[in-house]
Amino acid sequence: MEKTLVILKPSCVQKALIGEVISRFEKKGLQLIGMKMMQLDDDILNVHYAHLKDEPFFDCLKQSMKATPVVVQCWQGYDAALVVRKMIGVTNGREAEAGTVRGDYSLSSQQNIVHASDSTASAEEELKRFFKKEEIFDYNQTNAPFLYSKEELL
Ligand code: IDP
Ligand code: MG
Repeated sequence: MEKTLVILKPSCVQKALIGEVISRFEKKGLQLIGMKMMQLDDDILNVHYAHLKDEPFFDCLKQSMKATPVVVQCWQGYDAALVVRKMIGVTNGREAEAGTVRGDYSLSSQQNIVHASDSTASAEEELKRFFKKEEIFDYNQTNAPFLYSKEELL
């Protein structure tokens, strides 16, 4: 099973959508194996958004991510990174499909409710950035035989 990182951004916290977004991932069948509230700072954001450091909106993005604490989560499931990215929709909330988190709850290319790792490789790297090893839990998902086929569970 694959793990992926989700961050519920200040736009999610302030719109009181924490429960709603968690509920979507739970209902899909993904397993929550780590979760905590964190105040982000420049040190972690400079690394996390290094790919955007030359963008004109970089400082504004960092400000938006520091505006309130965020909720960081580790979700586990078959192809978890791909599944979560599909569920959140494209970056700009105005362009994201209805039915996705951003499509339903965001009107912005920046205040877009959630961050999610964009691949298996980036999920591994990002989870190490936000979680200590002991903050990720390993427990049996008892309904797994009803979420996946026998082959998928091998
Ligand atoms: P992603 O969150 O869909 O993976 P990235 O391109 O990795 O998108 O950008 C990271 C974050 O930077 C976005 O979620 C959004 O908050 C912000 N961002 C991306 N593009 C823009 C933009 O054109 N204007 C303002 N903020 C942006
Ligand atoms: Mg990204």
